[in-house]
Amino acid sequence: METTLLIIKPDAVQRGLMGRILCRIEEKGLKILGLRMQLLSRQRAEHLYEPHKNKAFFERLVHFITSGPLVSVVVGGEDAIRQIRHMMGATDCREAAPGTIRGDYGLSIQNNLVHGSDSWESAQREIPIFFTEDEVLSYEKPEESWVYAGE
Ligand code: 3AN
Repeated sequence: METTLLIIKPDAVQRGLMGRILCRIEEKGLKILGLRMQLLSRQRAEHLYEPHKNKAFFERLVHFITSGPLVSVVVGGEDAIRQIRHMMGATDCREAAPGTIRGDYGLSIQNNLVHGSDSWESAQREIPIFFTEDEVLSYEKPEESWVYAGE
């Protein structure tokens, strides 16, 4: 099973979308293994967005992600990293397909509601910014045998 980090960004929290986004993850059959609501410190925000350090929008991005409470979620499942990326949609909400989180709820490129790890390496780097090892849980759900056909 793969794990990935999903962040419900401050704009989604303020707009009352966190429940709906968590609901989509559960309905898909993916499993929530860790969950936390917090105001992110500037230091952690800079760490999260380190790969974008040299981009023109870096400062605005750090300001935005620290501007209000966010929810960080560790999501587990087969192919979880790619599945969450599909569910998020394109970075620019205006280009994101209907049916995706960004396509259904957003109209901005910066205020794009969610962040999801884009690779296994990113997930390994990002999860520890939000969770200690023992905060990422491991448990069985009876429905799993109905979600996966064992292929
Ligand atoms: P994604 O979140 O789809 O992986 P990235 O990694 O290219 O997209 O960008 C990280 C974040 O930076 C985006 N979620 C978005 O909030 C912000 N961002 C990306 N491009 C721009 C831009 N041109 N102007 C402002 N913010 C941007």
